[in-house]
Amino acid sequence: MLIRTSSQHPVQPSEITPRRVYERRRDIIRAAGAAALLPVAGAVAQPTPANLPPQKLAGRPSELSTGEPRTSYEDVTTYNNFYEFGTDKDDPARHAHRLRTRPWTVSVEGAVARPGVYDIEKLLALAPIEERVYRMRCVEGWSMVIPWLGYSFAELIRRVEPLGSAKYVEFETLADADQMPGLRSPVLRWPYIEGLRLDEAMHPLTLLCVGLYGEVLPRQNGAPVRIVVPWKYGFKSGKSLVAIRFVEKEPLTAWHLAAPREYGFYSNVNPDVPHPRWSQATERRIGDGGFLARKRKTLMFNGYADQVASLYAGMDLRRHF
Ligand SMILES: Nc1nc2c(c(=O)[nH]1)N[C@H]1C(S)=C(S)[C@@H](COP(=O)(O)O)O[C@H]1N2
Ligand SMILES: [Mo]
Repeated sequence: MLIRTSSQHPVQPSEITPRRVYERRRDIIRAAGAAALLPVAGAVAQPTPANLPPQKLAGRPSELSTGEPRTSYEDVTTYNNFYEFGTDKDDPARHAHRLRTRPWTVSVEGAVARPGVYDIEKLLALAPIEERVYRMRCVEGWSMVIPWLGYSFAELIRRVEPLGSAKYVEFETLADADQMPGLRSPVLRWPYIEGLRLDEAMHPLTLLCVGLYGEVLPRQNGAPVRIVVPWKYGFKSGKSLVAIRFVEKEPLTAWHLAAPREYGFYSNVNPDVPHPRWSQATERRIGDGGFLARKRKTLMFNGYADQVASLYAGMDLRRHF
């Protein structure tokens, strides 16, 4: 599971975009930033190619960032979990070039006053982009420090006005067998579904993420838009979002369906509650020097306890794992 193979992934011919098209696209993004921020009905065909070169994306520094050393760009973009592209760590970097990230829409549905289909350009312009350097902890026992770009998911929630019946948010991510070779495997039930309680989703740390390391989100990291929840195991942070649903009942998540005794709904990082098959007390920080490096102690709520522990006051976290 943790064996690291070196991956070479030269730029695909399909990723090389004529400068003319690329520049026109930048103009479109600028125009979208100035336009009224209303949802559009249906997918809008953009005069853009399916695949774009890496595009710069700036984010203002955030007080919610950790000052810990960042995991290298190389590790962040080549050691990934994105089972839609395969289950090996280097599969996403090798296969995600097949993902078409434009046009792209995210459908906001369910118990909200303002449901709608949001074009990705509108989502990008919805709120100022911040750089959030977060510790991330995978349930497999490794961790990274990643400079994400995005804004608090609460910015979107406020604009769509959840109704009183909205208690949870369900995230659905893309499942398209033409683009995602991993869907041939029944390792999970597709589409990948994740969820948060509404107050967790509203927490300022919960990020609607559109980039990392000063550029738009690489495909293997969940382009063009994903969620990032730093106090929970990595699998809560669904990639390549296509729908956000405000619902009354706790969503049935993909990992819970696959192994109900191993993956609960909450999935808060908790060194005191072992996974049924392994301890969660320590972690290996990717980049720390391979398997010989000393492991680090995993922190409650991945080190975000000061900010999030109150969300779980009075709950038995062994039962609500
Ligand atoms: N759609 C989708 N989202 C996903 C996954 C996945 O397989 N499919 N894997 C999850 C897991 S287990 C982890 S650890 C993180 C990894 O994110 P990263 O590769 O950007 O570090 O993505 C999460 N989001
Ligand atoms: Mo993970």
